[in-house]
Formats: sequence, C-alpha cells, structure tokens
Amino acid sequence: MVAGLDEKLEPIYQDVLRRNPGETEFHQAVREVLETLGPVLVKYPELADQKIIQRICEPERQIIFRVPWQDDRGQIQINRAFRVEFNSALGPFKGGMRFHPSVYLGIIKFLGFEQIFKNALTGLPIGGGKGGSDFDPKGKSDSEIMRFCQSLMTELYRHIGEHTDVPAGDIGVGQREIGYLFGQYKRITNRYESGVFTGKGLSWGGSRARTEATGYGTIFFLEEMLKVRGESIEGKTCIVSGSGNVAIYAIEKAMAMGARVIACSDSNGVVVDQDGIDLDLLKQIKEIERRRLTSYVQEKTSATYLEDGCIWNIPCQVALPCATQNELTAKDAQCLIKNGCIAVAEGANMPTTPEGIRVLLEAGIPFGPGKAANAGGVATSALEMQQNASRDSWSFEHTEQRLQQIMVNIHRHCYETSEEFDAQGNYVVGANIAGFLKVGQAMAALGLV
Ligand code: NDP
Ligand code: 2IT
Repeated sequence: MVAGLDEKLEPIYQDVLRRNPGETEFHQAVREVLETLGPVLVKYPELADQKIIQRICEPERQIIFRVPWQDDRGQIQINRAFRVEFNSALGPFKGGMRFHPSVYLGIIKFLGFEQIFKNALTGLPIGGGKGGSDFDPKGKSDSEIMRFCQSLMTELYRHIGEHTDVPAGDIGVGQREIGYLFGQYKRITNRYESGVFTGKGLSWGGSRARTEATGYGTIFFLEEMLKVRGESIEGKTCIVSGSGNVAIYAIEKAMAMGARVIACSDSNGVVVDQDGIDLDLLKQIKEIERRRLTSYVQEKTSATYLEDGCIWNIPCQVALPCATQNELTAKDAQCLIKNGCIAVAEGANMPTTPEGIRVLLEAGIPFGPGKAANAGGVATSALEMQQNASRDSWSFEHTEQRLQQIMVNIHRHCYETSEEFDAQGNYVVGANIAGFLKVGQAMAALGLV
C-alpha cells in the first residue's frame, strides 16, 4: 500500500477532513480507500470527471435523533441515535445498527462508508448504510432493552423500509434487539414487512445460517487466502479477539475445519485455553447467560485469564480480529510476525490500524480486510431478503453453500483485481478497487442524483 495520496486525491481527502471535523474513524476509512484509487482514475478518467469519489464520500442522507426512555427505577434516560444512509446506487441502504457507548457520528460514518464497498463486493443488490446509538446495553434488563428499542423505532420507522433502508445487527444488537425493533415497526406501520430487517428469528422471517454467517464467512475467506499459498487452516493454531457473534462462529468454523483455537477475549481481558476453547461453554456464557468472559475460567480452571491482556502477544499461526475497530496496532502486528503468524483475516470492521496493515503487507502476510473477509454476514442478510421476498425458507445446508460460494467469489474477485492493478495478493487494493468500480460505475449510469 502506498503511503501518500495521489495528487488528484489529496484535495478530495482534504475536503473530507474539512467538511467532517473530528470524525477520526471516518477519516481513516476514507483515507484507506483513497490510498488505493490513484491507478483507477488513470484507467477510468470518466469516474473522475463525474466526481464519483467526492460523491461517494458524502452520505445521501444522515438522520440524528433523540431517544428518550425510562429505566427500571423510573428514571428518564436520554440517548442519541443515528442512521447514515450512505449510498443506494446498488440497492436499498443496508447495514447494521450498533449499540455501544463509544458510538458517535464518526463511528457510524466509517462503518457506513466501508459498508458501501463491502456490499458491492457481495455481488448482491444492496446499497450501504449504518446506524446505532450511544446506548450501553451492558447491565440493562430485558425490559430496559425493549423500552429503548421501542423508543428508537418510534422515530426510525419513518426512514426505513424493505425498498428504502434495511437495518440489521452489529455490536450490541443481536436477535433479541432486532425482535423488539421489528415488533415496534410492525405495530406502528400495521405491516408485516419481513424484508425491513435482517437477522430476524427463524420463526418470524429469519434466515438459517445468518447467525453464523459473518464468522463462517471469515473462515471461508481465510481458507481461500491460504489456498493461494498452498496452505490450509487445518492443524493451524488460531487466536480470535472478541467473544461476541462474529468471534464465536469464526471459532466454530475454524475448529470444524481442523484448527486449534486457543484464545479469545472481551474488553476486559483474554482467555487462553491450550486445550482449545470449549465452544459449548463459551456459547453458554455469552449467548445464553450473557455473562463476562471471566466466567469461562471459573468454569474451566485449566484455562488462564489475562486481565487487561493483549491477545496479539499469544503465539499463533493465524490471527482473527473479531471485536472492534483499531484493536490491532503496528506493535501487535510486529509481535504476531515475530511469533510465526502466517495470515490475518478481519472478522471485525477496521480492526487493524493503518500502520498495522502496513507492517503485515510489508512482511508479505496474507491480509484479508474486513470489507472483504467479513462480507458473509451482510451477504447472508441479502439472502434473507431474497427468502422474505419469495416467502420462502431455505435449509441450513443450502444457505451455507450459497454463503461459501459468495466468499470464494469475493476472494477471487479481490485477488484478480489486485493482479490487474499490479499489486498481486494485496487484498486491500483488490477489495477497495473492485468495490469502488462496481458502485462508481452504477452511480455514473444513474446520472447526477
Ligand atoms: P458483539 O456485540 O456480538 O460482540 C462484540 C465483541 O467485541 C465482544 O466480545 C466485545 O466485548 C468486544 N468489543 C466490542 N467493543 C469493544 C471495544 N471498544 N473494546 C474491546 N472489545 C470490544 O458484536 P459482533 O460480534 O456482531 O461484532 C464484532 C465486530 O464484527 C464489529 O466490528 C462489527 O462491526 C463486525 N461485524 C459484525 C457483523 C455481524 O453480522 N454481526 C458483520 C460484519 C462485521 P465486551 O463484551 O467486553 O464489550
Ligand atoms: O458490518 C456488517 O456488515 C454488519 N454488521 C452486518 C450488516 C447487515 O446488514 O447484515
């Protein structure tokens, strides 16, 4: 990856900085894409004439609203929520909702921006968007979560729809929250509009394999990267950061394909289990009981807990960041390489810092960027929309097969694009350019809208 920006792109980036002050994660996501687009403008000057990059960097619509709700003690609480409808050239806005105290406009915009290219790479008809709130679900009762979701939807319902904008889950938003949000949407609109949300429960319009899709997809992508090098995940020692939806199903698929996964984490610490992570125990603690990872070592005393530990210090052959943005730095990347790591695939969105990515690429480590490697989640969301539109429900095997084929195709498309632009095997270049061309060409075809 080049360090500087092309002279045509530098002023565009400066404009993004000036127009979006303080939104550092958004700046980071834009810069990473712009760093790879120089050769594209040479090959496709019409996209520069049409100001496609400037247009892509400006969301089509941004909604910010107050969410008042009452906690279990009767106290009034106020949160702020967002929906950034970034780009609808390829289909309705599509992307998750994140509930986390760190959420502000810059986080939602970085996620929405990345979502445009990710969704384009799936080859399915979905535009890019993202939403969320600074609401902290930790320690909240079920009824508090429900009241918050209902209040949020009382505003959001007017902005979304199966042909307009289709939210789903992300950090802090899983099937329980989607249920409360969808229930309130149905009540206000008096419509059973299944296609307005994805990540729904199986008995009310959800798709089989959606829960597993992001983690599974990341492993399918990783396997394709390894195949190029004559390697496979079988027998490899892996570490997976996070212990949420993406992490759990990345661990499940990696193990099913013969890997040994020895560590995972949450925002307080790291669990290392040299016997291999006990997946049933992990699911019980995280999915059913909603407890902290410290419970794992209370149940399984042979495992160790590193409070405030850094997971990337643990020797491994494959590293899978599946928690949050900027969790893997240049120092972490150097440590991974020193300990013999041979591949990194991002289950999370933008988990590796720009300097971290540079270290990995310069060392020739196959690196799968989130917008390609974690696209399996949103791709399966698009399959859920297909099933809803045809009032059908596919088997797990069929849905997983479609997911795997989509990940193989994304890998091939990114790899071939990296070759075409003289950066063979650089999936950052491949994913950014392939995604950009698909959206950019559609935007040009649709005229100045
Ligand atoms: P979950 O809420 O299920 O899990 C999040 C995990 O990451 C938890 O273990 C959490 O720990 C940890 N985490 C979250 N925020 C932080 C933080 N600021 N610092 C340290 N650890 C943190 O979310 P998902 O598994 O769904 O999402 C994980 C990542 O994957 C995110 O980047 C998301 O955008 C991305 N992603 C998700 C998709 C999906 O379909 N769900 C699809 C594609 C990408 P703790 O409990 O301590 O907060
Ligand atoms: O980052 C992501 O791709 C997601 N959180 C999933 C979005 C979706 O619409 O399924």
